[in-house]
Amino acid sequence: MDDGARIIDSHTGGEPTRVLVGGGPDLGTGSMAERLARLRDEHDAWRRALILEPRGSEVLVGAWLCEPRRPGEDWGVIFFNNVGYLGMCGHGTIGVVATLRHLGRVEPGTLRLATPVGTVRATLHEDGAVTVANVPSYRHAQQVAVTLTDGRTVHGDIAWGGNWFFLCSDHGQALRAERTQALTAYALTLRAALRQAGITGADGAEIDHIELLGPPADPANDGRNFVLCPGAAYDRSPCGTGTSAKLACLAADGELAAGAVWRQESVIGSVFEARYEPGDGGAIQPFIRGRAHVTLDAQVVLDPADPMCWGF
Ligand code: PYC
Repeated sequence: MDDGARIIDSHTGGEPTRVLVGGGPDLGTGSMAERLARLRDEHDAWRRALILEPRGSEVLVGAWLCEPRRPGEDWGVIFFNNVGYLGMCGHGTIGVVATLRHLGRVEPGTLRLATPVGTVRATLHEDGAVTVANVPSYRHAQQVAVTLTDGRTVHGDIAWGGNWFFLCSDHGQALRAERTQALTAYALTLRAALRQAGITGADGAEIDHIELLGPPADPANDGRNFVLCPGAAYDRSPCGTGTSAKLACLAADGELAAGAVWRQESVIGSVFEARYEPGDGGAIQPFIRGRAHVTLDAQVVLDPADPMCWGF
């Protein structure tokens, strides 16, 4: 049976987003946090069916498009991946807007998207680029030391950009596309060391994203990153929430003025253009500009005779 579920895939700087634009179980009319809880607790099989093999892969980020709840909101969206749910997703938001454009449901202009961690604004430009005004972002802790299993100690800032990040510069790794396996292994070790040491974000929140920072390959850009996502996949894009976390650290260190552009390069060389405005309570308001391209428009088939229908 196809169950009426339709997915549209896109990529943002190489990082894929799979948007469920119709079908799937009813998540109710509660807050985005309540809808996420319902998806997680009662319908998690849908996350697995849409993202895991054989229909998907660990690289995909899913986006569940919901009807808006409050006046002034255009859509709700819940992001998820191969291991669970994301607070926000910058590349995914750009993918959602490109998907809505593909469907003819948006015109150039600004949309308000409700997420479980707050409402974001996304502006679709005439040329198809999208600027995301992300959730307020901030640095939680500066240059925290963590000792790895080989005895080396590295340091990193802990920052919120819609997800929790550990941003590390003294890793000694070359951030090159042909080294993604080695970088993934290194970042997994670093994340395990944080867990082992009980190092968290605010209120004990797990730091599930590791961002390794380095110089850009292209001198037109300002920095390069490698971002380990909550499973073991790395972000092919410069990571919208990770770039927001980076902006928060640059602002806290006085290294980037409000309004100045920061060009963040990913490990594969794709770029987001970023800037911030001062926010409330020491937070910043990040703006991330990028572009997504639609790659697939398909109907989901859930075959009851298929033993792997719900993913593995
Ligand atoms: O762009 O924010 C992002 C993101 C998070 C995880 C993968 N991409």
